Amino acid sequence: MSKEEIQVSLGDHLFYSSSKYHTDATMHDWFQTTAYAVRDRLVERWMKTMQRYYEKDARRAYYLSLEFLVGRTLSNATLNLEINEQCKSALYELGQEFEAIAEMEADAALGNGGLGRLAACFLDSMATLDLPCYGYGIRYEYGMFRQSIENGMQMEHPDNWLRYGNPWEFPRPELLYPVKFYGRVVEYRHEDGLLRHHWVETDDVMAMAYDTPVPGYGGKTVNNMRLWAAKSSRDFELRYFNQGNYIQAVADKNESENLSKVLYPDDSTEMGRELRLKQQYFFVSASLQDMLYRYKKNHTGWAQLPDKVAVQLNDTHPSIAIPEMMRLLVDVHKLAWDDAWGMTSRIFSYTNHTLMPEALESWPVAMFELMLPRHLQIIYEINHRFLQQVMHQFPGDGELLQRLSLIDEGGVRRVRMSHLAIVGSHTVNGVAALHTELMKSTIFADFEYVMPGKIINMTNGVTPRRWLNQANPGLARIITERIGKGWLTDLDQLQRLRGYAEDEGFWQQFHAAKQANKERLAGLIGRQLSIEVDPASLFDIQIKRIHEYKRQLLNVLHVITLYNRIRAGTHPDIVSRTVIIAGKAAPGYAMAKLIIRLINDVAEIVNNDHQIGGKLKMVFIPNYDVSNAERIVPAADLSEQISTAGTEASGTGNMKLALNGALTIGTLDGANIEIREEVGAENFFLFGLAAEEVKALRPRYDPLAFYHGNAELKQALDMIASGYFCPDEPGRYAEIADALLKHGDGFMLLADYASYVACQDKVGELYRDPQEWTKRAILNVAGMGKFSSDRTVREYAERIWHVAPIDTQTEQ
Ligand code: DL6
Repeated sequence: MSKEEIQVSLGDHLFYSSSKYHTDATMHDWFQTTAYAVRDRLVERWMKTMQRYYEKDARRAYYLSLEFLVGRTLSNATLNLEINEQCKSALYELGQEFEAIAEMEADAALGNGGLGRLAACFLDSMATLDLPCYGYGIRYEYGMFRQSIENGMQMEHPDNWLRYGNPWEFPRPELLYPVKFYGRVVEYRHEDGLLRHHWVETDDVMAMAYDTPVPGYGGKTVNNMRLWAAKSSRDFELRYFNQGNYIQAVADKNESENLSKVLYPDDSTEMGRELRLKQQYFFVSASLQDMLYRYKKNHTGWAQLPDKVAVQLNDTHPSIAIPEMMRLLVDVHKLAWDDAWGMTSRIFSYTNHTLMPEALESWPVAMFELMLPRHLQIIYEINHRFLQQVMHQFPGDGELLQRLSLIDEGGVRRVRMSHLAIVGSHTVNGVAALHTELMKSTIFADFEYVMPGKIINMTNGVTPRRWLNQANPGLARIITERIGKGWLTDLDQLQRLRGYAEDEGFWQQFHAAKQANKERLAGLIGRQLSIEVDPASLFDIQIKRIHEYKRQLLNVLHVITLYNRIRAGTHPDIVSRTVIIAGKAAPGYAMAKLIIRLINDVAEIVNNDHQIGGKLKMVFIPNYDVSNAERIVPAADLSEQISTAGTEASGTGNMKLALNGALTIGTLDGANIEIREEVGAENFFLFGLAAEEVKALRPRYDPLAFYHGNAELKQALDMIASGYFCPDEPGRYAEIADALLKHGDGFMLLADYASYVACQDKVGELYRDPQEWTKRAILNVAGMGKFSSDRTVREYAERIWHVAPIDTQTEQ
């Protein structure tokens, strides 16, 4: 694809798609035009890919996810198609700058954080590996809220990402499936002699497909992400129209379309809301109907279904798919229960992303009974058969049965979605080695006991295309100059950088690339927040959702400690630091919001204290999203991965930061452990209690002993408690101090404080030696091969989905 061809395409689209002349085109018109020109390059390969899957009757894997945190697409697509340079010069000659145009694109923020971004990385890897895989989800009209900070506090604003339209999506108004809700179940004797069920008198919503092409690197395979939007059903409207009640018809239409209106902005507590369950069932039902329709197009009978279809459940959010598949096979397609169950349990697999009990989904039986009455019957039947089987295998253990049951009978009866997902899946996986081991020994220990071997590990990964090639072109270029561009699709090749860790020339280049990224971020901080930060200082970065278990407060305690040391003059040679924190708090999570406010209050005092002389700065960057991550990650010197051991399932920010040459300060938690193994213990700043030590200490954890035993800690906590950082309202943070001290902190922050501060001192010392620091940063990058999502997806494909790559473009 030459520059000239792109220019022709740009001209055509500006005129025919945007109906603008060069002279009156806005930046947004240029974005739209460029996106259309690039999209054209995708469409042919996309259609060919889909056609080839059909011709080959490929076994397909379907990734069902309530979240896809895609971010922007333009730069990613041009880089994956390898037409980035041509696009840049084509636009340049037309008087436009590619980077500025790319900034016009809204982030597709259809996810909360780690889980949704993982799904987006997987889509990139599936296409790059030529795997016949599809993403299925919801086309939320409003994605993750936009965060602003006012008077130090988080404010949430709606994310109207579709306001200017979305050039990457193809609406498919012809592709509609009805999704039923409510109603009642009627039993009848079918002609096959069996008792069967009709689900009748339902309220129906239509699911309409929107397709987005997902190009793999090299652009050979272009897969499909299909997102569903809710549309009111015609019947529903007509009922009112016939009664002459036009206004009510329109109001009801709006109500059913509300279903796909907004993403739930919480990733750490179970959201027992009716609309949430509706969203889950809505996208699951449409996706399964679509899969069965696709299967039926070139198969007669159902026998081959489990040979052709694999479905991955991204967390329990889509686990209603298991009873829905049973309903479709048994009630609609009239299979016998045993045949349908045999197929269903060969089709599904489930990924768990959290050990936190409050995040494990369960739904009140009463809500199910009303909204999905047939599914509740099916769940009861699955449960009955499952418990019978366990009873035979492990007779006489009533408590085991209670613990394993799909129904939680303690208090208000609830359906345990994780149990449903495990029982209906052939494989269950955790997302890092420690997480998987803890799943087996804690929350799912009973399942490990009755179904040993079902739970396996698939350590997460991130796509190197977006997180190195696109986000950090400076570093990507110098890597490619040394080892070629094979690393883009085979990240293990980064190992070859080990040979350059001592190479003065490479060292200089690596250091310069990092500095350039830091200067860029410093510029941004200056322009957006009017805070001057020194690009020569240590950029110490913690970017992730704000949550007590992630322990942003530990970071704040360290900042206050440094502040006190500088003011007291006890540590004259302290290294200059810029501590950067970014992340959103769930709107209903009061403590997380208070932590954001504390960060901003501390920053205000520290940044404006002349005694500090610029040695320490603290910055909260608002609205952490994929695009902000792409700016922040390449500029990090230090990556903060400081969760209480045993609480962070994996983390993927830890991978992105290390891949971009940050050294990690971290606990033995989630994938930190594996990162440390890969990059070498000597290139990783380890502190804190290990998971077993946390467990052992928990019953006798005495925060006051730590508080009284450490003068610096006491001083920092006293300052928080006494209102030092908020003289206008001294009691503002009493609750934080209380949580850490009086009530016993579940995340045992004070137990790790001393070790964290001591480790940070070592960080500071090493940073004073730029050559040694850079050498270790290079060794971090060199060790990151394992954490490519290509490796992760290949493992899923081989061990769970059993799907093979398809040659999608060679003429046959
Ligand atoms: O697996 C992706 C990601 C992990 O890296 C994080 O450690 C984990 O917290 C996150 N989990 C979620 C919410 N889980 N639920 N439910 O985002 O998954």
